[in-house]
Amino acid sequence: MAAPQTKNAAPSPSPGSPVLSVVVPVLDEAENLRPLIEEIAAALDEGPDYEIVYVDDGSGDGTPDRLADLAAELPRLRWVRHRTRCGQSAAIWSGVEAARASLIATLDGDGQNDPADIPKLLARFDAEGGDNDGPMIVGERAKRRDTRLKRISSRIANGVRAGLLADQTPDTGCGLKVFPRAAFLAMPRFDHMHRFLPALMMRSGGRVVSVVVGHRPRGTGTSKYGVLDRLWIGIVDLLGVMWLQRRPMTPDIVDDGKDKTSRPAQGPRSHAP
Ligand SMILES: Nc1nc2c(ncn2[C@@H]2O[C@H](COP(=O)(O)OP(=O)(O)O)[C@@H](O)[C@H]2O)c(=O)[nH]1
Ligand SMILES: [Mg+2]
Repeated sequence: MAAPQTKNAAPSPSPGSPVLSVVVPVLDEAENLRPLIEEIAAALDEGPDYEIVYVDDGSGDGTPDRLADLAAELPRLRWVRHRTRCGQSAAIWSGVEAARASLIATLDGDGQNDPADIPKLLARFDAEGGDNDGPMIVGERAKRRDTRLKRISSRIANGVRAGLLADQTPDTGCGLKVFPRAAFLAMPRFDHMHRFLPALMMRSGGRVVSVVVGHRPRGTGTSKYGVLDRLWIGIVDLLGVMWLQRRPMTPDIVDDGKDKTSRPAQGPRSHAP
C-alpha cells in the first residue's frame, strides 16, 4: 500500500499520525469483531501505518466489552461509543471525526465486505492522483451474497437512485469505500447520508470511481435493516438529496481579505453622481 499522493494535503492532526484510518460502524456485532479485525490487520500489515476505528452505536450485546478487551490487546485499534443508537451514518461520522489519518477506508462490521479489497481501493486512489479533494473510491458488489429479496430490492433502489441523482455509481450501498477525511467532513450531515456519499461527493465538485469488490455472507448475527423501512426512508432521502444537488454552495475564493497587498489597485473615487 502506498501513501496517498497528496497535492493538497491537509496538515496531519498530530505528529506521527497514521496514513490510513479504517472506520467500522457496528451495532450488535460482538461475534464478528475479532475475526474481522484480524482480517483487516492481515490485509494492511504490509503497508504504511494505519489505525482501526470502531464505532459502537449503543449496542445492547457484548460489543462494548469485547471492543474494550480487543483494544487493550491490539494497539492499532481504537473505539468510539455512542450512548444510544444514532444510526449507521452518525456512527460513520463519529469514526471519521475521531480518525487521525487524512485518508479513510470504511467497511461494514458484519464481515460481508472483504478487508483484502482495501489495498485495491487504495491503489486506485493513488492511481487516480488522489488528494484531499478526492476522488472517492466506491466498492461495487458484482456478486451479492444476500437473500433474493434483498438483491432484487437493492437492484431496483440502485437503478432509481442512479437515474434520479446521476451519481455515476452502480452500487452506493456497498460499505467499502475510500475517501479523504476532509472531503467527507465538508459534506452536509444527516441521518442516512451514508447511502448517498457519491452524490454528495460530486455535489462539492469531487469525483467518484467504482471498483469491483467481493461480497460474502454475513458472519454471524442478523441484518439491521428491513426491506420496507429502507424503501420508505429511501424515497424521503432521495428527494432530500435531489434538493441538496440543486443548492450547491462552493465559492472559489480568490482573495480571502487577509493579504492587503494582493488587492487590485483602486483609482481615485469619483464623486460624480
Ligand atoms: N452504528 C450503526 N451501525 C449499524 C446500524 N445499523 C447497521 N449497522 C452496521 O452497518 C453495517 C451494515 O448493516 P447490515 O445490518 O449488515 O446491513 P445489510 O448488509 O444491508 O443487511 C453492519 O456493520 C452493521 O452493524 C446502526 O443503526 N448503527
Ligand atoms: Mg450486512
